[in-house]
Amino acid sequence: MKPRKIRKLLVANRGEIALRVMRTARALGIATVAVYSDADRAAAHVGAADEAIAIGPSEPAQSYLNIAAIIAAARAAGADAIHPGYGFLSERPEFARAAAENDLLFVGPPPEVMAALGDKVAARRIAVKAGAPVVPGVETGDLASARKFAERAGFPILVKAAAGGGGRGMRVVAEAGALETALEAASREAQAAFGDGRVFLEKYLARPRHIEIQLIADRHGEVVALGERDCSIQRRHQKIIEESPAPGLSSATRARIVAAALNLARAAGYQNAGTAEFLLDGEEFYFLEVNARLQVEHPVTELRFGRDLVAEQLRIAEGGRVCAPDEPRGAAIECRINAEDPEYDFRPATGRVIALTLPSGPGVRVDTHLGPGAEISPFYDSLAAKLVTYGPDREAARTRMIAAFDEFALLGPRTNAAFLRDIIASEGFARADLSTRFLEEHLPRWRPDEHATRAALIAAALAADGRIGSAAGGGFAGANGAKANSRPSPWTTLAGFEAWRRR
Ligand code: MV4
Repeated sequence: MKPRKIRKLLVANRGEIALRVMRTARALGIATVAVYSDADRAAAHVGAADEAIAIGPSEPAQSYLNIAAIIAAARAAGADAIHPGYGFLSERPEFARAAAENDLLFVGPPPEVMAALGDKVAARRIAVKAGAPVVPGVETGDLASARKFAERAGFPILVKAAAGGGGRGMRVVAEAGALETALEAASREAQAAFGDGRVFLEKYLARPRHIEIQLIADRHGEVVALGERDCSIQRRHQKIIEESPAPGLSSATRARIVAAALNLARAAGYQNAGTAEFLLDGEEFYFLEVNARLQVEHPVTELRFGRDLVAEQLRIAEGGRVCAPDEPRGAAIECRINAEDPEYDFRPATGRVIALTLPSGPGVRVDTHLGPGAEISPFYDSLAAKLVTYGPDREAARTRMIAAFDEFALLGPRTNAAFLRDIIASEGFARADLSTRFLEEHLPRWRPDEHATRAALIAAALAADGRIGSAAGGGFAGANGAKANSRPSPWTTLAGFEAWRRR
């Protein structure tokens, strides 16, 4: 694809990332085109764009995953480029290929690079060739090789899906007798989830940290790294808190990880924004995978480096050159506020947002697509808002985050805000005792406290009353409702509600 100026950009996504991309495009004087499904007819990203095109029914397969419909919309609008956001089609080589075949710039890596990195086994091979350390493992999943590997490496070992991600198709095997069943189960799950049942094996690291390097590469072979992020605090393989810098990471180890990421990106011919993920075990690190897209947690990097990664993605797509980073400053933390009900094992919560109070002030950034009256639908992921705080050091960012949660309030679908606040305020987080086992070690039996539950009942009652919108599974989702010594916000007392209603 010959580079050219982007005058009109179609954003093939929805929710907060669609708004995020449109904000930067508008600031660059680029016209924007939104695409939307039936469920998103009144969504914020539709109103924020210069043009909006319906692409199909609410089910993702018929709308945001519908390559033909999105390409047709881009052509009809006369767009020069497509930004895929994250999730949906952002890592589908056939989508990047369809864009190129229709003379549209794809804001991401070339399709062949995306394909090579999308297969975990192929990516491991690229990493090994580039000299990046990988966890001791074996690329096949047949029982004989597995037995031989386990004898050599010792238990526990981990079975992983080659086409996998997000922990699906992963099985930890603690002893030889469980090997055959684990291999079959992992392959079956991988086949069902990804249409590809291939698995591979690795030595299992019992308590690693998840460290990732932000990369940005242009179309002239230049690659730069914009520091690292620690994303170890995950719930069922979904990141919920990310931060930069990675606390306690020595400069020497940081330099080694960055060098491995840069070599990997160059060896793969990477272009545009991408992230190389690693496991960190003490001072040893091991390549995990490359995410060939802009990630949800990119704001913590933007705040420390003072850069707009979406703007850089667009300039790279136009043929622009990357520039070396200045020294990063300060510390940033992101919390993913999801519409999930903590009373019911964090199942997705849906319904209308009755009221929303968002924090702001020095060092506080909120990326969200929600506002009063917005509908959280069951068709898409549960991300409601990203709460990001920045400060001169980690403790400043952490205390700002706690204060921000005390300002945050969402009346309507329940969220995990109180859970996130308690993580950030926990002693384990304060002393950065981070690993992928954080939640089981520090908040093993977390439950929402009575404030949050009472407010949820009041919200549900008000919603049921019908005068303020429906909030199925309605609830109070601010964090201050969960504080033991909270100054009750207007949302946690009936008097507060009544006063609010009479306003
Ligand atoms: C691992 C691991 C321990 N040992 N590999 C890979 C996919 C990612 N979502 C989870 N992955 C892991 N791979 C070996 N050899 C532990 C995990 C893991 C994990 C990694 C990073 C962050 C959170 C995690 C939660 C559970 C497991």
